[in-house]
Amino acid sequence: MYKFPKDFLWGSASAAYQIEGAYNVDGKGMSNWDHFVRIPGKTFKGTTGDIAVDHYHRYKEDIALMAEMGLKTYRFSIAWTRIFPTGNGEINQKGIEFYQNIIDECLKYGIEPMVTIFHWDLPQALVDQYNGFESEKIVDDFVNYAKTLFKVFGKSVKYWITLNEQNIFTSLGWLTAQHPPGKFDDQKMFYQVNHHAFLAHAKAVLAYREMGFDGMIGASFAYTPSYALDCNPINAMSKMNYDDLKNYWWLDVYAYGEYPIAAMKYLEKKGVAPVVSQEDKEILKKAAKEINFMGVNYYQSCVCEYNPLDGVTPYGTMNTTGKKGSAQVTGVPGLYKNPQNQYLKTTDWDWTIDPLGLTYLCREITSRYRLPIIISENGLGAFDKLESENKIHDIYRIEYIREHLKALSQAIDEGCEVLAYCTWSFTDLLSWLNGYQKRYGFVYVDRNEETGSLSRYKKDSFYWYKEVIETNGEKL
Ligand code: BGP
Repeated sequence: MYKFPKDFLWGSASAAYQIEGAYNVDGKGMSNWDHFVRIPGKTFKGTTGDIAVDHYHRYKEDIALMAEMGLKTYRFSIAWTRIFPTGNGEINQKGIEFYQNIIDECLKYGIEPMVTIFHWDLPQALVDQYNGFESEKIVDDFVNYAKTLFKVFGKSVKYWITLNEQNIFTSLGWLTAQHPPGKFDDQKMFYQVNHHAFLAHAKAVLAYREMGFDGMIGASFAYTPSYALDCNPINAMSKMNYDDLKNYWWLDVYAYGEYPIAAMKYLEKKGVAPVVSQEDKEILKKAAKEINFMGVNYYQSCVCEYNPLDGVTPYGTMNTTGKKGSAQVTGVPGLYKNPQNQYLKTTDWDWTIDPLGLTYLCREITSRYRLPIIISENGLGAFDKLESENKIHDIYRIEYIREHLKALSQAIDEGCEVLAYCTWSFTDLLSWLNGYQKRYGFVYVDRNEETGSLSRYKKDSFYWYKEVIETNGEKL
């Protein structure tokens, strides 16, 4: 009944800081996250990724579980600080070895490695030297790092994601102060930082081609598609404003190499537009022609309603506690606000559950950009319970993923080219702002503080996804 392409990449995703642990082992340098989590009050109950789920030492066990499940692709990120402990300079061979082992282990089982070059853990040395992405100097260091990865792993890795969720790490870093560098409402810098990140992405893409590789390369964007509250034209306009500022600002640059016109005008009037040179424009345009897919991380959709000039501000409180109903409405005065969608249920962290939103965004990408799509993340964060005999009955997760896969198959049926679907995540891992209580995995990790066992247990969803893969999605 449900159809997926013959060579569809059924996958799962992770990120170095959230899974590896071993934060100071084998020559690894300190990252901005290693630093940030040590500032009191920054993370949920002071949780760190120092140990995380110790994937660094247990990767063989984890990848064997992936193979048992039949995973076709494993998306993971490389910790820049393992390769270049201080961001540039001499290569740390131990870091290369670790990722070579992961790649080899995947290939041994026929699992396609999909590598994210940057999933938020920036060498702290580059922050100390020039404030990381705030300086254009980041571009050369990022490209040097990316080229090193292409050179060493380029023959065995065919799928590359330059940046993970540029829109999120910059928003939480410079607007809401929840991620490093923990700055609040620095809009001018926010847009400049993004421009540097776009250039880093673009130059890495161009370098990949110049080095003669013909693999697949693109960026992953946290896409929150939007619906107008109703047919009141002022609400329809608020949706357009939202999309320009919150979605197309990134998607258009990746796909066309151009910023959305109305949003740029708006930012110029506010005096916070980025400085973009003619040369930059050419680089962005050239790189846009070279990307092979749009990577999408999809968790929720939103509603747009007109927001008066004296209306709600952008920085409401995010629910990081798992107590339903603690998130606040956010918006940009004069443009839009995002009230709750009364038709949709939410997770314990107030994220709307909207499978059809996945069909919607695939259709939108297909018609606006005509690009193949990789769903690089999608999943449900929940409080899981370890029952007797080490069972975890996560029917809610099965239900969530099943509905999203049905929606994805609808998008495919309607003509969208979807190459891969990666759940977030394979094993449980660290949630940046929610510690270890918010679980996403198919594999439960027992972080029992007393036993410290970190044992792995398969959840019900593990067996279910295994069957989905076996039947290529026919049996959802
Ligand atoms: C995405 C990130 C992931 C992961 C996921 C779940 O934004 O790319 O790294 O954390 O969201 O988010 P959370 O842990 O906040 O629930």
